[in-house]
Amino acid sequence: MVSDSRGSPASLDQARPDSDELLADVLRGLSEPPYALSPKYLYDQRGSELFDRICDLEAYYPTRTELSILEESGGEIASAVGGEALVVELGSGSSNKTRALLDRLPQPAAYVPVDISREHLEAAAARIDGIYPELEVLPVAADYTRPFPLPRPTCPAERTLLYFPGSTLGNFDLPDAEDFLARQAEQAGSGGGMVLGLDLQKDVDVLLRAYDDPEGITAAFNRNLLQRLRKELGADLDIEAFAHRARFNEELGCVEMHLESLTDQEVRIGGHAIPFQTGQTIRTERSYKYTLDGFRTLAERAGFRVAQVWTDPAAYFSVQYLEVV
Ligand code: AVI
Repeated sequence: MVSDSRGSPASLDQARPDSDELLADVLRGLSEPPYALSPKYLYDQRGSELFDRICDLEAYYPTRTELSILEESGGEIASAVGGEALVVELGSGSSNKTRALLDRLPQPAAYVPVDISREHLEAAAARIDGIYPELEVLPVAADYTRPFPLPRPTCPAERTLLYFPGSTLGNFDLPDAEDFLARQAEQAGSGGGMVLGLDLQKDVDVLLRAYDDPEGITAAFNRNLLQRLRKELGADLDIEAFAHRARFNEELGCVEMHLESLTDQEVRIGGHAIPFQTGQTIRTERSYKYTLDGFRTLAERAGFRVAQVWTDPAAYFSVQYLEVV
């Protein structure tokens, strides 16, 4: 049963940044080099569709590896979590990893998908409702990086379980990741926890192939941001004059996506002229790759204890159960 999120004024349209906010952020990010924009702007309707296609690519190992861990170790993960949990999926997207958890959890109290994209959210909520007609589904359209109140399920929950698959935490810079986790530990509260999917460090060639796939889908995903600037902000820019680049930042231990200017040019946005020299880039995303020890330290600083970790045989990816301390 899909319900409105009772008692939750946040439920509806805290979601999409409006064009004033987008313009202000874009002008801030492009005010001086090195230019950088928030990765959240990659996900308009087209960007979300392209991201779904990335997840199916052979080169993009994270999705299938995480799913294989969830399939293989789902029973153990469910035992670690326990029954009657309010399952809150942060950034649920198309909820394609939800079943792997919900199929095994003993009597979840309700399922709360949280996503900034209302279109994705409604479709995903309806799909989950069709599969689990007995389960209360309480969709919340919100930017989960900001505080939002949790809806109250009809059946009281024993605990709050935050579900954050897909290594989305990897897209936060390290101080932001720690702050975010600390807020989530507070949100989950005493007895609560988080099932987290987290990508791990590995061979750089494997990483770069995943972020610059031979089919060019990741390139289209990255360059779609330029299309968005044209469409939503009336930016005067030539998309063909920028190329997708993936780089590994050794110092930070992350893959970075950039849009590289192929020529000396000026881009006009909101009455501002932004100069580019050939080779100059806009950084559009960082995707941090953790070590298990490095992450444990970060989680502990944020108020979580890493209770259990599952990985694939090659240790490309991890699923972790964190308990609120
Ligand atoms: C959503 N996020 C975890 C993806 C990642 O791997 O950092 C986004 C992505 N960017 C390029 N490919 C996928």
